[in-house]
Order: sequence, then C-alpha cells, then structure tokens
Amino acid sequence: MTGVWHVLGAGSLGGLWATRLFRAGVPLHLILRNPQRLAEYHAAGGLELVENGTSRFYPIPAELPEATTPIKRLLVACKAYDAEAAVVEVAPRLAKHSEILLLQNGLGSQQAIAKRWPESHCIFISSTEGAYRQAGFRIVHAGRGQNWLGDLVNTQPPPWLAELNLADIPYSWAEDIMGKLWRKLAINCAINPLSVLNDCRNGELLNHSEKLHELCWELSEVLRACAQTEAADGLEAEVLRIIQATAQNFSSMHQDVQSRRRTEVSFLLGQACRAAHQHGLATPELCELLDRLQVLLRRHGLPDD
Ligand code: NAD
Ligand code: KPL
Repeated sequence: MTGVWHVLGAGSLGGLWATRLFRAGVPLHLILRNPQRLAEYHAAGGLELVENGTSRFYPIPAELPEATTPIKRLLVACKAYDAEAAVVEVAPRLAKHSEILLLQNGLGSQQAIAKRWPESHCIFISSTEGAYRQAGFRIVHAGRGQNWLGDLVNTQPPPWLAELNLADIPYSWAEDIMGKLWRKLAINCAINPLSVLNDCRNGELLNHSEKLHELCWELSEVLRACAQTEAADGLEAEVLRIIQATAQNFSSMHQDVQSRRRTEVSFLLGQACRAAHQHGLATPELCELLDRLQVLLRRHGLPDD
C-alpha cells in the first residue's frame, strides 16, 4: 500500500470510491463536514453500498476536517461549488507535496484548487460512473462507467493506481485529461440545460435536433478556441449517440432541479460562456441558453451560479 487516503465528502461518488477502497484493504479515512454529520455517521455504523440489489455496510473510520493527522493523499468528492472551500478546511493538514485528487464535473474548480495549493500535486478526474444517495449514508451504485485520471504537470501515472485495480475501480490514465474534461463539459452543456428547460428525458431532445446542432456547433468553436481540437471533433454525433443511449434517463441537472438541489451550472454552461467571452467568440445560442436556465433556476429558488 502506498499510504493513507483521505476522502473529503461522503456523498454519492465519494462513498462509492471509499467503500471499494476500504473493502480492498486500502487504508483510508472519511472526512465529514461537521460534528452532527459525524455523530449521524457513527449512529449509522458506516457507509452502506448497494450494488446489483445487494447491500453491505463498511465501517470506514471517519473524522472531522480539524483532526490533526497529516493528509498525504486527498480525494475531494464534493460538488464543484463546494470543493475549494472544503479544501480550505483541511489545508493546514496537507503534507508537503501532498496529492489532491479532484473528482468534480465541469471545469473551474480544479484550476482554482491547483492555483491555490501550488505545493500540492493535483490530479484531475473525469468520471462517468453513476451513483446516488438514497438516504443519509446509503449509496447506490447505479451505473458502471470509467474514471479518467490525469495530471497537468507529471504525465507519468502514480504508483497507487495499482490500488484502484485492487479495489475494482475502473480507471484509465489520460495523458490529455483536459481534453476529456472539456469533452464531457461540452456534452453536458448540450444535453443538460435543454433537458431542464424542456422538462424532459434525454431521449425527447431528439425532437430539438436543430437546437442541438446549433449548440454543438458553438460548443465546438469554444473547444477549438481553447486548443481542444480533439474534444471538438465529432461532438454532435457523440451528443446524439449519448442521447439515444440515455433516452429513458433524466439528466443529472434535471434531477438536481427536480429535487431542488443546487446545480453545477457555473462549472458547465457558465464555464463554456466565460471561455467564449475570453476568446472573443460570439456564442448567441449558448448565452441565450444560459440566460433562460438562470431565469428558471431563480424561479425555483435555486442559486443561478
Ligand atoms: P454529493 O452531493 O452526493 O456528495 C458531495 C458530498 O460532499 C456531500 O455529502 C456533502 O455533504 C459533502 N461536502 C460538501 N462540502 C463539504 C465539506 N466542506 N467537508 C466535508 N464534506 C463536504 O455529490 P456527488 O454526486 O458525489 O458529486 C460529486 C462530484 O462528482 C460532482 O462534481 C459531480 O458532478 C461529480 N460526478 C458525480 C457522479 C454521480 O453519479 N454522483 C457522476 C460523475 C461525476
Ligand atoms: O452526464 C450526463 C448527465 O446527466 O450529467 C449525461 C447523461 C451524459 C447527459 O449530459
């Protein structure tokens, strides 16, 4: 084993990673946000993972951010809008040259963390796994997928990747992690806001093929302006393929809005619009989509960023 992992945020994806690492014998600690949540966790007896209809408890040790043991490898499993503030809480414990693994969707939060803690070594992760929380500490593994890991500074894969093998966590080392993150961001920008505005399952978006075409065209332009040419290639075809493959699903943003949870819009469509603006690109379709989405979010009493 290559040292203790700390998992910050015991939600859906954090719980999915933590339980699989723990049962493979990898030493790890969960970091829970406050004493009340820690007490609830102790009362629950651990994290419960439901896979293929079977449920098991994992009594993973848990602590508060202000514990004093040094942190050498930190998996940040909060939403993008919480990630930087969550790292601030444990920053005094970060060992020199610690590793910070960032599981956030979209872009923006990872760069902010990498800039703020330059002595740490940041690894970005793009995940297509699916998990959701059914109750306090009960997590359902809803869909298999892939985790792409990559590092903007060191292109060599780290030795602890072997622990992901042991834990049966699917992964690939991505030499071009920014390409993977941008591609996923663009797909989410094409599908998720439209599904919220039309209040529909992904498949129904096939009735809006002209709008999808215009959005994909502008998104491809944004990707090219950001030097993400590969991520731009064939974007529309992949969006249509994903819509068909997930036709019966509601997008994650649709689910967030339905459950009155804050969305990650600022790190998805907001990020695409900011990048367009920085590069002097006119993206009227994306801007209009963001405006309409923000109006809807405010109408639902949700933050529009
Ligand atoms: P989640 O809301 O289920 O879990 C986040 C957890 O972080 C919550 O338990 C929250 O209490 C905790 N948290 C927030 N601030 C904290 C702090 N300061 N200290 C300690 N804990 C704190 O979110 P999620 O669905 O696991 O998503 C995490 C990230 O992974 C998001 O960016 C999401 O887009 C991405 N993602 C999720 C999935 C999925 O299937 N759930 C799939 C791919 C990507
Ligand atoms: O990732 C997704 C999401 O719902 O967030 C898909 C299904 C690909 C749609 O954008």
